[in-house]
This record gives sequence, structure tokens and C-alpha cells, in this order.
Amino acid sequence: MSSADKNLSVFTTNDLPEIGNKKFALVVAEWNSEITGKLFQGAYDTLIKYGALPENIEKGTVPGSFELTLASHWYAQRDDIDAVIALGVVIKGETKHDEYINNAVAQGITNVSIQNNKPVIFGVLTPNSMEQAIARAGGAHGNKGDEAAMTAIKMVGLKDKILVK
Ligand code: RBF
Repeated sequence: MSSADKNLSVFTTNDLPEIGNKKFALVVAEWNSEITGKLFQGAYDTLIKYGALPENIEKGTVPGSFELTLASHWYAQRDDIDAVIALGVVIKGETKHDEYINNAVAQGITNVSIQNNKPVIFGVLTPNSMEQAIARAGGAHGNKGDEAAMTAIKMVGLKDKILVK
């Protein structure tokens, strides 16, 4: 399925883990804050809907998406945090800045995840236009924040299933 056909707020919810005792950190970029605010709200609401407690959800903001990696690392280093969700929007412009930022963050977050042995979710929209961003932040294609939160929930459950015997 191409991303144009995907609704980011529609996912399978079979066999989800109990997350009342899990702690989540949401790292949110300030660039394009009218969109990242919606990603945050979607992620927060999805975590609550599936059993997270408000006191177990922490929010940190960073200036731009490039900074998501380091702040995610700071959260991921904490023993009490079970998963980190990095939220940003990098819109294509006249220069290649979007490619540099997106590649750096995708690679950075992968590294942070492996180094800290916990889920660090890439909740970054990489649209060609503001219109595409709006469509994926609670518009026609759902909300990337919802999808990122569901991914965090599933990965937290999977980690317990695989590692805790
Ligand atoms: N950060 C974002 O999160 N989204 C963007 O679309 C975005 N575009 C940028 C475009 C340019 C030309 C520059 C210089 C920065 C941009 N940033 C963006 C900020 C970037 O992630 C980082 O915060 C800064 O580059 C740090 O100085």
C-alpha cells in the first residue's frame, strides 16, 4: 500500500499489551508547530486510549527535528522510560535541507534505539507540501502521531514478550 492510500489512524489492535505501568516520553519539534502540536495530541490521546496513565507520559520540546535524536537519547537513557516517540515535520523546500535532516534523524533515532535497547519511534512526517502534512496530522490520511504511539505500544509489548521469559 502506498502512503497515499494509508490512513495512519487505522491499525490492528489485537493482543495489545497492558501499558498502565509503562512510561512514555514524547519529544516534539517546534518547527511547523501547528502540525507537530497535532501529532503530539494524536500520540497522547492514543496512548491514553489504550491504557497509559497521564502521569506516565512526559513531553519534551526541541527547536527542530534535527534535535530530536539527542533529546530522544537523553530520555532513552533513563531507566524509568520504556519508549520514546520523536515527533516532527520536515517539509520539502527549495534546498536539500529536508533530505539532510530526515536522513540524519532516521539514522540517529535508529542508533539511539539500538544503543539504549528500547523503542524510539520515528514519528516524523516528510511531506512535499504543507497540504500533505495537514492530511497526515489529523486530516484525510489520519494522524502520524496516532500511528507512532501505536507502534510504541506494540514494540513495548513485543520487547517484554521476547526478552522477559
Ligand atoms: N526543522 C524541522 O523540524 N522541520 C523543517 O521543515 C525544518 N526546515 C529547516 C529548513 C532550513 C533551511 C533550516 C536551516 C533548518 C530547518 N529546520 C527544520 C530546523 C532543523 O531541524 C534544526 O533545528 C536547525 O537546523 C538547527 O539549527
